Amino acid sequence: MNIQTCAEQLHQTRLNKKEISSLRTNFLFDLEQAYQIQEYGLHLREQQGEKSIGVKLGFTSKAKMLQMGVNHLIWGGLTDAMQVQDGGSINLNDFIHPRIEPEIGFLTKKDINLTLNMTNCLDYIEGVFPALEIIDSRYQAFKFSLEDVVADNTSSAAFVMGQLYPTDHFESNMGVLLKQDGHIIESGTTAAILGNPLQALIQISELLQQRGKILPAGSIILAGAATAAIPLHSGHHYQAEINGLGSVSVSVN
Ligand code: 0L1
Ligand code: MG
Repeated sequence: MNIQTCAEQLHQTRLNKKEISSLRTNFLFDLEQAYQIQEYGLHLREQQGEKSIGVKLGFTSKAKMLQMGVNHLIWGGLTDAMQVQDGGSINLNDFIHPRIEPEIGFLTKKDINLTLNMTNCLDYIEGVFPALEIIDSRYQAFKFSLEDVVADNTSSAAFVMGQLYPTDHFESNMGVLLKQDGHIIESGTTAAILGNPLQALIQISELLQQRGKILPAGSIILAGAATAAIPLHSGHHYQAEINGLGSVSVSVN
């Protein structure tokens, strides 16, 4: 196996919805190669007409790191085909074993082509919004190494973007609830995201710089989850609420 065949296998797995075991038993790729597999996988999606619209960060909270047994920030790509309307619905059969997590997101207003810092990062941001991310590892039972999950576009499957608010609505520590059919199933705060979600902006800008990439103006950045992810079940309604930013929801058929 090589970079391209790994990407093709993950691509087919996503389309066929049949989970696989680690690809690293056949090709022991490292983290740099994992990002190359991810990039090739996104290229395959673009060849099928999807458009790149942003990035997502993963493993940005202690809860997520503990849940998945890692200690490393990762990122993946978002395409237009992954976006679900706020209040819309998804079909469980379109996924393998999806989980949902409440996130905070940012929309950029300028190209990000440098490493940001606490003083300037909000100058690059048009607005902030509550979000839901649906993750769906292509690996059996969500069992993977750091390299595996990066190759698998950091388990990204779908996301819902809530209403966009000006950046003066942003605070580093806002309460976050995840509800199923109106009942709270997880709670946390945005401070769980690297201590302050602005750190996510700074870190993604640094990681993009390291890979010589520019994030264009108008991109979505999902900064990470404030709680552990919860398995999705059909016939239920899921909602994330962020204090001061309102709510965002999706139903599962
Ligand atoms: O968005 C995330 O934090 C998920 C990163 C990938 C690991 C997972 O599948 O939970
Ligand atoms: Mg996430």
